Amino acid sequence: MKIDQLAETAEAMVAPGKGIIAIDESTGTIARRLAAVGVENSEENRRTYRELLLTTPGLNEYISGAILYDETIRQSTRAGRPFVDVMREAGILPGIKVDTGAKDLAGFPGEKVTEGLDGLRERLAAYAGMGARFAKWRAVITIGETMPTDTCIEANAHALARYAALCQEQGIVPMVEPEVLMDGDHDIETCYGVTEVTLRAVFKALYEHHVLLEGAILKASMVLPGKDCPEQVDVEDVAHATLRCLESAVPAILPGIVFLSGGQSDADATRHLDAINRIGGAPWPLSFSYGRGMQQAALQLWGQDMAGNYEKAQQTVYARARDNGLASQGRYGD
Ligand code: 5MM
Repeated sequence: MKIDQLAETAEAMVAPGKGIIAIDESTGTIARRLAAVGVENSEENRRTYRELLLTTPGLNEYISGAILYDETIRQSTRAGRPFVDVMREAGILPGIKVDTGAKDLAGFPGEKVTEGLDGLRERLAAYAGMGARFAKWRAVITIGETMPTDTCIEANAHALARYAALCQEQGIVPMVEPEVLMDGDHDIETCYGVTEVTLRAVFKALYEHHVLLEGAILKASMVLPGKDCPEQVDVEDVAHATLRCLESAVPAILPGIVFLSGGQSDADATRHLDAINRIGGAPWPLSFSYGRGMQQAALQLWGQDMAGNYEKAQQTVYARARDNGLASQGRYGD
């Protein structure tokens, strides 16, 4: 029974024209985001902001699921309705971030390994009881002079595979996120090579840990030049490099791939997704699971006037969902 249920959830996550909104910032990350727009990082402000996002009118036209943080999955609207119920009613699948963060990898200065496996089986069972249908774990791969090392890639791939297997045991779809960071001055070819090696290691580990790919989703970074690379490239170059890299390293049986925005501008995140889908012929739906790429414009507005701009901010969330939903079908700007 489980594989059918997992496959059904995974397919719903990448339903045609729909993607995911990532609102799973841990308390430290949301603190930085709120500080940037001058909002106090109180529990009530975090709750209000997440309510604004999750109750955006029409969100379900383009959003299939939302990734929540531990605090958020337990919260309710101001009127007292649990967020999970509000989501279920709108047909938006509740997801949950289950890693406990990327920590320094001992012995490998500058590299990270994501933690959170201890007690994960019990936490997943509890989240399943709260209504979570999918879970996310983010590994971070940094590009530098002598990085990433094989050790860092292997350690992260191993953790991703163990997390994914535990998720499936509990009937939860794992959203496996190995993020190759945009930080640095590396060129697009370097990003291509690192992304390819990382994805191959991740899928090898998933296979070795008996993870059923039919019931899993990949959350991938696009193949891009580093932020400080003097040689930036065209949208089409990113699209072709990204698609080719994924085709070379990701099994066709996977139900879908969603991209993270990773610090790209909103416009770039949408244009790149659109261009990837315009190439066509990929064996999986290619959609989005954007955090900043879905939220930053709305957060900016809300921060300027929390009460006065509430609806305007929601309209911005809707517009970003629509643009990215169209881009997931290669129809943005038509
Ligand atoms: C929304 O941010 C997520 C949680 O970040 P922290 O663990 O640092 O609190 C993050 O995992 C996010 O889901 C992905 O990186 C995608 O977000 P972006 O902003 O890159 O699209």
